[in-house]
Amino acid sequence: MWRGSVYYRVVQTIATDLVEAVRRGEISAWFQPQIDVRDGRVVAAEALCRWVHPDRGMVPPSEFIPAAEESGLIEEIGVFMTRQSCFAIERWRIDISVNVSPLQLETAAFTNWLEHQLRGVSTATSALTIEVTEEQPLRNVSAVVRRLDRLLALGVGVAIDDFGAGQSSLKQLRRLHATELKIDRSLVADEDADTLIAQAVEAARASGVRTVAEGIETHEQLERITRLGCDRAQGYLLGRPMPKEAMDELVAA
Ligand code: G
Ligand code: MN
Repeated sequence: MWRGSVYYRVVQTIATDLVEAVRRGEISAWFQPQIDVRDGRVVAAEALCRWVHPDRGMVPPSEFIPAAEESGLIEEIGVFMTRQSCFAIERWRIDISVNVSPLQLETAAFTNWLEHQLRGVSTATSALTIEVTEEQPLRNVSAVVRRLDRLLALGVGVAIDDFGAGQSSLKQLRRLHATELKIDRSLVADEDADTLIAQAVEAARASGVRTVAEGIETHEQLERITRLGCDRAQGYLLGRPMPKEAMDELVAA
């Protein structure tokens, strides 16, 4: 990137703020519940990174995650979010999914760290799932697959995020040995996508892969994805992303 560009300066400013934010504890993990469509019970949650800035309020992840990726802080955030996810599993005894940047899979550092963390803690490694999105094609797929395989061997799940949007595909599902497919909210909102969703669910099911429909905002959508065979649902209808205290209440209810 050209260092004189306005974009570069903006990224640098956010990155500098972000270092402080991490230090001051302004970064936190929020959780969005997922239900089992068969009985409506909260069986899982997605951990989502939130930055509440003292002056600017909530800074959207779309603004700070790219800056974190460019500045290298994504490693620290990834570790923080994964730790919070492990605490959450212990706290609520539900499955937790955490978003991992493809950049964190391009080198061995993150997977080595996680593997080390999970060795010996026999408790519920199978409750943790790593969500992978492919905004840009992965550069070294075979290395990424090898790293994910080591986590899979420990019982950790791998989810393909945002299926139906961008690069995510059923090919990628097989390639990354995924255990979960997340159907993007753009497909959920598209009334003409029934066939595509049904095909994806069938392909997933054939390889023992769980399906989660995202962005469920209405009862009609919930009913439809249930009819199409999805296993779990996530979206504003079931609950917005919330701080852990709110999640405590939801899980206790
Ligand atoms: O790509 P990924 O699934 O990780 O994105 C999750 C994001 O989607 C979160 O930032 C969350 O706030 C947002 N989100 C979650 N549920 C809904 C929903 O029902 N509708 C819309 N529009 N956004 C949602
Ligand atoms: Mn996600």
